[in-house]
Amino acid sequence: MNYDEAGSLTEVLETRLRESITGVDAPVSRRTVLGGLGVAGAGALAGVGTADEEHQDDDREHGNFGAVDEYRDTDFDPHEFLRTFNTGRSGQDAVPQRVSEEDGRTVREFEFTAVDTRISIAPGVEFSAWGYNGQVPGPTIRAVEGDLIRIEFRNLGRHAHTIHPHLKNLNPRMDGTPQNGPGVLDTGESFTYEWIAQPAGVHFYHCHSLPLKEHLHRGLYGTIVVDPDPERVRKNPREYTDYRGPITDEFRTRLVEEAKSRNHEYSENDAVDEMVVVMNSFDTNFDGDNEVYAANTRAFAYGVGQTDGEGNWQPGETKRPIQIDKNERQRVYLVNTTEFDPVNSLHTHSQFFDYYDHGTALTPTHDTIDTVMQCQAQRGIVELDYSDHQPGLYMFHAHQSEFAELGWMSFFEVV
Ligand SMILES: [Cu+2]
Repeated sequence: MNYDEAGSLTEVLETRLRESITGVDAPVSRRTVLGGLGVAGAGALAGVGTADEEHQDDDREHGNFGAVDEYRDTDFDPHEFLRTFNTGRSGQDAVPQRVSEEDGRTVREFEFTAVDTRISIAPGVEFSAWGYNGQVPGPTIRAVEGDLIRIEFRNLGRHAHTIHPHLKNLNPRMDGTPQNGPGVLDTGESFTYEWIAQPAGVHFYHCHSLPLKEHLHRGLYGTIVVDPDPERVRKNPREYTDYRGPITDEFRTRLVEEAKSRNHEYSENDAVDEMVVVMNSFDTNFDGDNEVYAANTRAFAYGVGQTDGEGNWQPGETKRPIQIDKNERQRVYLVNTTEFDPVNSLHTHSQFFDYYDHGTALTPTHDTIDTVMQCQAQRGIVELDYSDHQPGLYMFHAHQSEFAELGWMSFFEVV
């Protein structure tokens, strides 16, 4: 696919999406707009998680769109977000944290708030979101297995929130549910959560206030990457593989090497280009049905915008593919935070990948697949190798074609 054709495709889909949301006065179900499954209109679904005054305010606010083709929210850049975490690579931004030692354990302290904010999910389309530190998805936390993650959390939003970790957490007070520990935190309240980073893998955090689906779809979620500790892998190899045969020295060494490549504190990790892709969605008219889908919040952010045909992006162009070096291995930490639809998926064109479900093992759950599905809250590691491929554009997207057409369509640009 050449740059012009990819650019046209992106533009057609983006225009159609934008018009489906902004081009009509009354909220209209996306399925009606796309002539899909009939008229399950907004009225029929009204009341699904929307029965309070604030939503009516929000619905009215949806009349205030930015100028067409403009993003009003300039703070969040899906391209920066992709690689903003402790990658161990010099020159790359990490999420601010204090690192210290306590009782022989590395402690990583983060400051999180929950705030009400407005985010741009497509050009001219804004969404009244609730975000950790004002961003959706929230900051990516990365730690090494056994570290202590300490989060000083303060709720600055109008609703009561928590942070619930998908980790092996031994203390119920730290579970971030309404029924445990401090319970929900009202506006202005704060609490310090402490979690041991375990097990190794790619995990998830989110608000657990009720109604849960509303607090999730508004944007209160993020990714936790827990790197395996190679020394622990050497001692306990069985915990890191489904393989049930004998653990030979050779196999043990292979697992340890794989653990080093996953651990940002080891130089073996430097040869891997790591990124976080959160599959998310937005119900812009609060009818319990998503209107916009995305990889990392902004529809078509990794599509193809205007170029000179040589992959040089015009100044200010916000739509551009994820550029990857064919000599590096790519590792995508893939998380599904989609609400309302039970399943989301990733499909790569012209390429097969290895998939590690939840990232908890060092041997793949699936070898050589080109499509993987994840249910809500499921996540995993996708490992790609484009070293055989000619340079150029390679598409990847949700294989629910509706999701792809409504924003979850992206490209890698192999160079
Ligand atoms: Cu919440």
